[in-house]
Amino acid sequence: MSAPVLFYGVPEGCSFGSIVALEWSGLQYRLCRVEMPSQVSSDAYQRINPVAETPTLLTADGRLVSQSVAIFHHIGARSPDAHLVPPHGTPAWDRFNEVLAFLNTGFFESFAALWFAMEHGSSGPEKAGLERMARTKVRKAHADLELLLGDAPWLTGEHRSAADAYFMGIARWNDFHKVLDRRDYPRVHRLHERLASEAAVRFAHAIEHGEAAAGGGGFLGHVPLDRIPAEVELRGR
Ligand SMILES: N[C@@H](CCC(=O)N[C@@H](CS)C(=O)NCC(=O)O)C(=O)O
Repeated sequence: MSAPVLFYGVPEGCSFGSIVALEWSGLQYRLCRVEMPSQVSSDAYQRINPVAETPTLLTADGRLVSQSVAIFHHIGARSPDAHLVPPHGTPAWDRFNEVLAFLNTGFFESFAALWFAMEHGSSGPEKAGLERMARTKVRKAHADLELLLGDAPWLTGEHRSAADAYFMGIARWNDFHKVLDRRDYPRVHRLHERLASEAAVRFAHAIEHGEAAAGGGGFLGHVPLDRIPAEVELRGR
């Protein structure tokens, strides 16, 4: 067994939430930086994740787990004292899955056309059409989330969970694409501000921007993609 490795995407990957969750977990872990769209679609990375997406987690026992939701459940199960995932079968667990599903579908997807327009160099009427669609969707997703959020401090109640980590990784896309004023969605805004002051969120931001970052003690450093052993693929699939 060795420390897990999280493959995270830059710029602005949704893997941000997995970095925050690892920090909150207290587990030891390493990171592998993957540039998007260039490195993520390389042969070197596609043996890690054939669909050319981040995040993927190389687990402590040498398996590959992709999809943010699966990664959060994996990290949560290995760090029960951090309460990142509520206990299986409880009302809080239902709420966690409900919120996480919304974030992973409606909230995430609302930004998709904006990323597409940027990555594929859209211009003219095509770009305008994509942006109009995305802006409508991003506003609707924020309005939906505002309704979903109660008055509790965190997404699933009184305790922060992996869902909050994931929320932050996607919510900050609005700062990049400048679609709306988050203050028009007071509960969403409050949650965003609470998370912005978390040390783990500042750490993930520094990591993405290549700045020096100490973290809470679990981070053991970066592993370059070309140093991931070849047998990883065979054990993972
Ligand atoms: N359903 C996947 C989505 C993963 C995904 O779409 N990742 C994006 C970054 S947020 C990616 O790697 N895109 C590749 C690219 O932009 O080239 C999950 O939840 O993990």
